Amino acid sequence: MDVERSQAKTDSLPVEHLPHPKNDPDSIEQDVLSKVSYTIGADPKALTTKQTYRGLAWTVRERLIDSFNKTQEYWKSKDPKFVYYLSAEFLMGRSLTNAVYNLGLEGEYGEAIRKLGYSLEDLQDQEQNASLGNGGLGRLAACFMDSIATTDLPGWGYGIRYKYGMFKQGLDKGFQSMAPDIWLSAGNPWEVYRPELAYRIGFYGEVKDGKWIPAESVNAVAYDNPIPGFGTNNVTNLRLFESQPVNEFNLDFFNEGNFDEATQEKRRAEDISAVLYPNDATDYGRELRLKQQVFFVSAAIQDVIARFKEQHSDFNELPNKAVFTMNDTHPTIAVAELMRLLIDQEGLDWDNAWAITTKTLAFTNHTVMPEALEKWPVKVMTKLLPRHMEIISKIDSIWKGSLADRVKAQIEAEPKAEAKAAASEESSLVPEDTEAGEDPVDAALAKYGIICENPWEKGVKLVNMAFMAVIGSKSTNGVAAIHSDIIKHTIFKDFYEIYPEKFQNKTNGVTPRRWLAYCNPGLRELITKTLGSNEWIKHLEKLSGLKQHAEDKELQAQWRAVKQENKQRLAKYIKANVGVDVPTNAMFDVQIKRIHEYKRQHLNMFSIINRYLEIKAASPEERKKFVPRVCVFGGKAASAYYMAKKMIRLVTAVGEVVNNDQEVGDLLKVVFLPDYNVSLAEVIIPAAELSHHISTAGTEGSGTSNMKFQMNGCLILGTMDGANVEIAQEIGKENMFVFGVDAEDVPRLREERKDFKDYDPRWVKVMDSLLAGQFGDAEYFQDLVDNVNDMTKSNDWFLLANDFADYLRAQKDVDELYKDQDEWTRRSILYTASSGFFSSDRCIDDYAREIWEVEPVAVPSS
Ligand code: T68
Repeated sequence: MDVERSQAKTDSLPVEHLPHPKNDPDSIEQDVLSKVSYTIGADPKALTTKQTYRGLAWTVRERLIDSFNKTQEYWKSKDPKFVYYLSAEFLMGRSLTNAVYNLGLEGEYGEAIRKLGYSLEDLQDQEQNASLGNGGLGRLAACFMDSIATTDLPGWGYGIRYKYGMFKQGLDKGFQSMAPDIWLSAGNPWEVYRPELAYRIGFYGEVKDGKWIPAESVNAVAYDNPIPGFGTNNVTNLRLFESQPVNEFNLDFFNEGNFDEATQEKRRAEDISAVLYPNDATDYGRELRLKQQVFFVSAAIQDVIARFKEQHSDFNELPNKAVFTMNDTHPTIAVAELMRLLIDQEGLDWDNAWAITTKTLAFTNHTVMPEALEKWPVKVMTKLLPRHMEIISKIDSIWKGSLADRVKAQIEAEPKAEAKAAASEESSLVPEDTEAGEDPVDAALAKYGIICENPWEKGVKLVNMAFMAVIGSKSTNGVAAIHSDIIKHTIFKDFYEIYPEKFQNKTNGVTPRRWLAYCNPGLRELITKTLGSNEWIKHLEKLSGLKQHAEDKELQAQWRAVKQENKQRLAKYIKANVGVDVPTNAMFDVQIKRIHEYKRQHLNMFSIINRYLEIKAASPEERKKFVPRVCVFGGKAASAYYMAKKMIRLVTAVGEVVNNDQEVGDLLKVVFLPDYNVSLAEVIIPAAELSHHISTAGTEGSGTSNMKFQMNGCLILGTMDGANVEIAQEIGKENMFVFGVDAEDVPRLREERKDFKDYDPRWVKVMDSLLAGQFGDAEYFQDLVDNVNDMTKSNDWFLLANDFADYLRAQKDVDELYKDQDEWTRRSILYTASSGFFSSDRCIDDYAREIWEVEPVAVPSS
């Protein structure tokens, strides 16, 4: 193509004076009608709700892009250091309400929409959720984007534009059913397609004379998602990549009649950005996951380097202009990819490239659960990414060399110490489980090498991605104080001893815009009225001003009225979606999160069964003393997670019995709401009065829904785990319902193997009721029961039996307190008032100052 001629001649055009969208209600209304006609192609005189939503969304998009362009241009002129948030997941939910409010146009839009005969609420329900994530980790990334924009940080997110997000969950006779999430079917007004921005990503092939020649390549093509900040002109960017074939269609194959082969390359390429977490039960699925990771990480780094090179020529400047933060292990191939690009493409030597890499990357760990600490077989890595594997091997051998030297030096410093004895030393680099007679150096290398042996498959070597991330980055942080402490002494022990300065804590936070101001308008207005200003939305610590009003009876009454309204909204939703009538004078008791044994939804269920059995055994007079409860569950079970699916069925099976038991009536209802997602959480959380965060101590990284519930004045029943510990500090432990063992006792209790005869009699009754078929198919629940009882099989790894009695004690405390509504409401106000620390604005500010070293650059008002 003739580049000269293809370039538009804009020099003489008044580009500076392009008409910006006008924001008065009349102009917005006109604009909606124009979009409906010319973008949607609909008849403005006969509009459906969906068409109105789409037209409206396009008008918001235009306003977003207007500020987006100004922000990016301004940043370019200032050339500040940027943070790049690399994440395989961004669980954004819906955009409409968030965008309208963050742009500060709720009044104008509200009026324009009213003129069209709708409310914002009607229209927002038309939007599909962007569910490009599993749970907490993906939602955290979304909250961070909101706070990065709000606090004016130059920062972009990078990820994958999955064609199908997290599966849609349904219930089929009480069992989880799954369907694809076709979220893009009605188009997506919240993104800007950039076909001109495509990066080549290679796979397979061989390395010849130090150069990698991939055998397969795809294009990573960009889609920008503008992210508006609140109370600022800044609109930042979430750039998601789609995988497209280099050659769309093979005409030769087609003409020979090989129709499948004609499009084979296209299909293989499109597989990469097709689904979030392809099932990794097959080799192809496993390889696809690794492909996804290198796909978006490579595209992101190439994109950043391309922009860097527009303004700089010395790569030693890169760490002053960019920091990539790796959200868990999924993007950690970045260590090898940045090295590869610096060495192979930019011609730097190893030491120089390593110095730059380790100053430019940062790593966040979200969990100690082994299944999330990814390890890729060396065989798979060598086949798919031969050049990366060479680089990883070299990083590994340098690391192992220095670890061996240090272990030897430590042993020499204590000549008498044998491996075992050395292991008992606090500061020993020798693993505690070193066998007597085993060489301590070998033991340390086997445990902390990046390349290590698969303990379950002799001779199979694995790459430990988390270890590579710690070594290859400038900092490693956990997501709550207790979690950051645990990782230093467990999974990353030797790394911590060698690089103590790399380890930090950054307690999570959530955005108060989506999770309080927008999802709970009643409470927003009440808080603003009580505090005399809405500054708290951007400075959440100002909520502490509510503390002095916590005992004000007038405020308490209004506070309860808001909760009641939210409960009614949820009750309506429950009736419409699962057909159960729930009493709104009952306590709304909620557990919503991914379904997992460590999160112990089954512990909650066992306590519900116990409550049911107690109600049944009580006389009509005694029954009056029970506090009525509506127990609400929501969450998805991973498609291959057998036990989690059983846990869902446990909820629905108990619900079927309890909800239809006349004797129980309104004293207890149990509902499982299918397809838990961001917008459902926005309905449930404001209505909740009690929420469960009951993971076995030491297993939950942080938890973030606990913070959302706290903000909305919902009391917490929880263990001393994750961020619960810090929430308890903020509100006062005596104001939270705390139970269960402490993290430090967990290993000992797992060893001790409690004897069945020591179990609480109420536990035994609950197990018996399940095995007697009181809640349907006894056989079906047999292994769920075995799993928490049978010592020979699982040892009740998550200590449900152990914590059960104390849990019931805490539940009793809950009931007692609920009878005193004034005291309950006082605490509820106190929870909200003490939630300032858990704003993601605070969290992002901590990251910016202590890890990223990025400073705010606010776009001035023009
Ligand atoms: C969560 N992790 C932690 N992982 O469990 C939670 N996806 O405690 C924490 O609050 C949150 O991260 C934010 O820090 C996840 O959500 C995943 O979803 C995951 C794990 C493995 C693979 C894919």
